[in-house]
Amino acid sequence: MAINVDSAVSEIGSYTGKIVTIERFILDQQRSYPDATGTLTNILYDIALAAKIIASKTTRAGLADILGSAGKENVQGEVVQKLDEYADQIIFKLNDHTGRLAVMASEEHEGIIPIPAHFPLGSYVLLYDPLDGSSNIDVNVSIGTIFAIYKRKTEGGRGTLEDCLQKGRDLIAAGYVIYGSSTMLVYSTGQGVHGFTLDPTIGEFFLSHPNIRIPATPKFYSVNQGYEQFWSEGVKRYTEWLQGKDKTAKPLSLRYIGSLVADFHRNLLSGGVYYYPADSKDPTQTTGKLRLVYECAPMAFLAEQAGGAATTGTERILDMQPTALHQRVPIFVGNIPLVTKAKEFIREFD
Ligand code: P6P
Repeated sequence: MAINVDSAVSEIGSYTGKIVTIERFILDQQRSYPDATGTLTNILYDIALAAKIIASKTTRAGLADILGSAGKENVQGEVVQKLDEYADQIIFKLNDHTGRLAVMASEEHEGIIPIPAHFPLGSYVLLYDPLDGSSNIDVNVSIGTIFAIYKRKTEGGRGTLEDCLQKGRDLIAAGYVIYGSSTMLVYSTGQGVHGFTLDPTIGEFFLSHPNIRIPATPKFYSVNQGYEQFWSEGVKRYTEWLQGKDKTAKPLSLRYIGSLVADFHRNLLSGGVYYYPADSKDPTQTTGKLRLVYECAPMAFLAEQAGGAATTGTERILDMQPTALHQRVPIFVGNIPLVTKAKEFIREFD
């Protein structure tokens, strides 16, 4: 279905200065798809509800008994924080019975999450990282939920792993919630990127950032420089270029908080590049730390929708065919010129 972007953008532009709830905005966007059934709209509503519920806990994590680790380890070998489990369960419980999904998968679970046998099936697939950056919970650093929505590929029956391992370019929608100084939900259905800020006094998300575009002049580069010794020559030289060492470009400031959603959101609004490159610090894990399905593909979708780009250093993230749910890939995501430069340095020096 061809979308008249001009009319969609002009319609979005007409929102400026008005009080627009996320429900109204999503419904208005649905009108761009005459044959839409409202199912995707309702999935997005449920994600917004999950965000409100999780936000109510993250803003009080320091007070409730939910603080601290649950003592278990997830498939990544990371200590599971109680808030992780809570967020994971909230998203699952809000979506398992609706008849809108064929299958789910969560970064906190090793395999796919089937829709319970006594619930109806739908035609969408929901993949989510319930609380990314959760190691930051106890030190009050912003954390986030990341989600990705596809149409099922298989015909009928319960959704399968194949439905969850789709290329990012086939995403129907993707987004994140950032639990920070304010709670924001940022998403795209392929008609640009739009941000909504939660008013906790009334529990409503309001359109605060219509049609987000990455600023043409970048400000930041975001990487864990502590691992520099483990990077390839190309990544080391790329980082020096970002620092302006070769005098051909203005130096960028380093901003890295160790929470993907917080780092990505800042660069989305200010301009810059986030990268988690392949490194040799762990010989058993040499393709970087971030997961293709739960982190890199949704963030790449948003970046491209906001006028940016995302690569592994050699391949467009959205073109990658996932081979496993927890597959990790390197990622460079942000302003197109900065992402392009990363590919050039890696091509020349690696
Ligand atoms: P490091 C959090 O665990 C995460 O997946 C991302 O949110 C974050 O950007 C990255 O890992 C931080 O990893 O190795 O720099 O601590």
